[in-house]
This record gives sequence, structure tokens and C-alpha cells, in this order.
Amino acid sequence: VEKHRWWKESVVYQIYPASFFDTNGDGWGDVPGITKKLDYLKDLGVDIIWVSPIYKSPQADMGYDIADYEDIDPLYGTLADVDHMIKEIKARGMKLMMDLVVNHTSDQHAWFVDSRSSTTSSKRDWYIWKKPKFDADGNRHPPNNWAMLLGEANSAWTWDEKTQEYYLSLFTPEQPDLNWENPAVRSAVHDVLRFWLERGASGFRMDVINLISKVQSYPDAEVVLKSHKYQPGDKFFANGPRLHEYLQEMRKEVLSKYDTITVGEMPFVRDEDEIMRVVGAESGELNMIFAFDLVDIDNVPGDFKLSLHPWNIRDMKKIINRLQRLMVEREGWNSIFCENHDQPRSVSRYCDDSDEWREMGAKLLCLMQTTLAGTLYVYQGEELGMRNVPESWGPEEYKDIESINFWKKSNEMYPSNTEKLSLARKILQRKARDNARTPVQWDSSPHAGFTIATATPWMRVNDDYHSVNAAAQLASSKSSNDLSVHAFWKRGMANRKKHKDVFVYGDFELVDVESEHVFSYRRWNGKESWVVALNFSGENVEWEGLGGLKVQKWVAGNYDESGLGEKPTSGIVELRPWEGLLGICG
Ligand code: TEU
Ligand code: CA
Repeated sequence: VEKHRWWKESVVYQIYPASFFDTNGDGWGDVPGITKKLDYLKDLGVDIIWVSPIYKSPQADMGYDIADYEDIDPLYGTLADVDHMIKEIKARGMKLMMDLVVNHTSDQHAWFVDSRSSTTSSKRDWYIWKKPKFDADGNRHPPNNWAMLLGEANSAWTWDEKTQEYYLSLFTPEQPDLNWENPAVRSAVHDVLRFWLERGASGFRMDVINLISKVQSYPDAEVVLKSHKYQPGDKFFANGPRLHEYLQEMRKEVLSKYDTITVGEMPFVRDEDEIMRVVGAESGELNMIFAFDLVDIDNVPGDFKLSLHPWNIRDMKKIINRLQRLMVEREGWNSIFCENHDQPRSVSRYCDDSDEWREMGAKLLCLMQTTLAGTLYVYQGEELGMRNVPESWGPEEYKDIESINFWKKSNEMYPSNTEKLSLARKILQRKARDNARTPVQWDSSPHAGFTIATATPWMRVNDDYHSVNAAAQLASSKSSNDLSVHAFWKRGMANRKKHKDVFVYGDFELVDVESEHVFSYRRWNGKESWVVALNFSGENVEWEGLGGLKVQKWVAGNYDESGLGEKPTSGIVELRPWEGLLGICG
């Protein structure tokens, strides 16, 4: 198998279009806004642009509810705007990756409108319809006890009054699940892929792609959350019996005919052999996946995602090591990411986002991500060290359906229970998807330059934009002793490419398994060997983890680099709070 592939070496930048850049003053970012910022992205070192959904959509889940796969939502522009954007992307030697959301459609999609019109509709079987269950008292119940994913206390089934059946809607009632058992559905999906590949897209990020095959008996899930009526059913709807068959068919029918990049978003997958069946070099189902281990690190095990669980750096090392091994030992491939539109900001989550430490933490995470094996994904604003929304914001500032449902349910379940409700607020503040969805902070003008001064952004701009914004970082000192977060990312990405044989393709090994503060590893190939040491704590650490390893020279770090020459190259190394170092071992 050919080891070197363009989609392994590329840096992918994710755009969440609503919050990227607004050109017409309606408060929503748009496609022309993406085109306007292409030079900014090219300059940063981006190769591939992944755009979250821009298709026609009622926006019940911010475009992850698609009403027409072959048209653009007027909020974002027109197909002509997309064609122009593609032309400009290609002119700069970059590529476009579309978001493929085909586990479900919008309830406004023509297929579903037809499907729900009658039990004899020719599209009835395109979705998952089931008869209700009745208990001894004659009360109607959903076919099983699965909980909905974006409104966790509710059922995953939605009742349809007209045809007197339930349909499966794993995310929200506005997102009915497609029935992949039906070959006509699969072939319609293949047509969607072809449509975008022919239009100039170079690949897809595939939304919850491991949910497309469900256990056909639709059994009840085990009761694990006693206080809840509905339970996590992922055992029966994730990584289902026909997943690999469907992915192989997609490869054979469509993908094999083009030179593409594919990444499958795969929640609920722990088993390494299962991952290898998808991303193994021989299997070739998908190029890579988004595994959830690192972003689930602070979830209460077995509980829903909006929960808080303490974690430590040893957990983080274990997770990263496990996923790196799939690449360096088993010829699989994977993605590197700490952020996306579903997760809080990484500097707030894994480091310290106070004014004192924000930049240091953001650079620490950059140093880590630019030196690990895998295809690197950067989320908009991550290159600026953007942080979570302020604690002072009330629940009314949260626009995400998941946050809204969570807050509503918390109030229903615990009315006027201040303790429970302040915990719910804290969970939202730390974990809500809204944290990543505030507009990108371009400069210090009103609304952070995201839209014109007189407009109202669809979501409130983070109050910190006077100090955290792109213009300030681009203007700041270019000396390597005082790099902005942006400049640090730009340099890190360039260094990764320059030494791709080691950082993209090289071997990986933990240098220090034990330390409770420091994550350190070695990357090497036949010619070069590098060491990375990352202090994931706000403390000064007398670090002994180098063991017998001898560093030839420390070459980069997130503190003033003029001091690198004085750092010890063996034995005990003192690491300051959130300090990260990159060294050559020869
Ligand atoms: O996310 C699916 C997913 O499993 C999550 O990351 C989800 O946000 C989380 O579990 C909620 O607790 C994808 C999209 O990225 C997300 O934005 C959509 O809402 C979802 O699918 C439905 O399309
Ligand atoms: Ca707009």
C-alpha cells in the first residue's frame, strides 16, 4: 500500500458558515464571506476547507437537517456563489470538502414530506416507521425506549398523528432517520455524492456515518439512567450489522471513481478492530474517522454528553497513544482534532482560558496537534485561541437546540432546585456546543468585524473580541520570541509539512507514561528523531520524564524562545505552567 497520500499531509480547516464572515449584513455568515477570506486561510497554511452544511435547510439543527441536498440555503447564498467559491479555492491550490449528512434528512425534505403523506406512499419505506406499542391500560408508547440524542430526556421516536405511526428521529423530531436497508435510499445518496464531486468538491466529512445501519429488531436498551424514562440506545443504532457493506458499496459505486478525501464522524466507537475495518489501508472504506475518545474525556461514563466528569492528563495520554498506535503499528489512518462545532473551545477545556494563560494554553495545544500523526483538522477561531462564552451569559444567549432542550428539561425536572439548576448552568457553560459557534473575531470593530456595524449577528459575539481577534494577532510582533497564537499555528503547520516524514508519517512513542502533569512523546523515522514535552498543568514541574533520553537541542517552545538555549537537555527539566517544548534528538 502506498504510504504517502495527499489527504494525510493536508491541513483541513473547518468553517462553520453561519459564524465565519457575513458579507450582506443579515447577521449570518455566508458563502461569499468564505470566498473573501480565502487568502487569510491560504496564508495560514490551509490545504482543504471543510464547510459545515450550507444546503437548503429549515435550520432546526443549524443545517444538519437538510431539505435539499442539491441546493444552497438562501441564508448562505446561491449555487452560483458556491461555484465561484470553488473556482477561487482551486485557484489557490486548495480543495473543498463538503459535509455529507445522510443518516437523516430534514422533515421538510421532499422525500419525507412524501413518506409521511400516507402509509402507502412510494417513499414510505425511505424512513423508519413503526407501529406504536400499547400497555395494559391502552396507553400509546414508542416502539422502544431509546432516548433522543439532542434532547436526551425525550424519546428517539416521533408520533405522526396523520398516519398513526412513529418514525425514528435519533437527533430531533425535525431530523427523521433514513432507512438505509432500502437500496433506493442508498442509490439516492450515491447521487448526492456524485452531484458534489462533479461540481468540484474533493471529498466529504460524513456526519454520524456509523449510525446508518440499525439492528433491525429495534430492541429496548438496557436501563442505565434510572432517573430517565428513555435510555442510550447506541448499542443498537451505532456500528450496526450492515455498516461495512454500505460503506464498501459507496466506495465501489462512487468514491473509487474519484480522488477524494473522506472522514467519517463516528461517535460511540471504542473497539479498535471495528475502527480498523473502516480506516485500515486494505479495507479502504473511509480514509479516516473522527473518534470521540478525547472529546468525551469529561463526560460521566455511560451518561449523556451534557455531564461533567473529572479527568487527568494520564487519561489523555492513554487515549492519544491508543489512537496513534493504529497508525504506526497497524496501517490505519486517523484525524487529529481538539475542536469542532459540537465541542467547547479547547483552550477552555484542556488548559486555562484566563487572560494570564489563554495564549500559552492555545499554543500548547497547537504544539501537540502539529506534532502528532494523522491528518490535522483546525476549527475556525482555534488558530486565534478563541475561548468559551463568558460565564456571565444567561441561558437565553444559547442558540443550539441541544442546549435549549437541556435547559428546558433541567427546569422541568428540577423546578426551583437552585443546586441542580446551577449545576446545569455550569454544564452548559463548560460543554455547550454554543461555545464554538460564536462569530469569528476578525478585528476590534463592532461585532468583531464579523458583520457590518448596524447588523445583528445571529449569535452574540464573545465579549473578549477587543483583545482576542485576528487583526491584532496578524499585526503583532513577528519575532519568534513573541509569536501570536495565530503566528504560532502558522509556523507549527509549516514545520509539520517541512518535516512531514517524521510528524505525519513517522513513528510515535510515549516518553513519559507516569507523569500526572506532563505529556511527552517521541516522533522519529530512519533519519530524524524529535521529542515533544507538554506541561498540561498550571504548576511549575521539575520534570524527570526524559529518563535516559538526550535532547540535542530544544528548537521551539511557547515561552520566549530566546531562553531555549538554557534549558537542560537531559535529566531534570523545569517546565513552567502550560509550557511546551519541541526538541531534536539527532
Ligand atoms: O454530531 C453527532 C454527534 O454525535 C455529536 O457530536 C453530537 O453533537 C453530540 O453527541 C450531542 O451531544 C453531528 C453533527 O456534527 C452535529 O452538529 C449534529 O447535530 C448531529 O450530527 C446531527 O446531524
Ligand atoms: Ca449573510
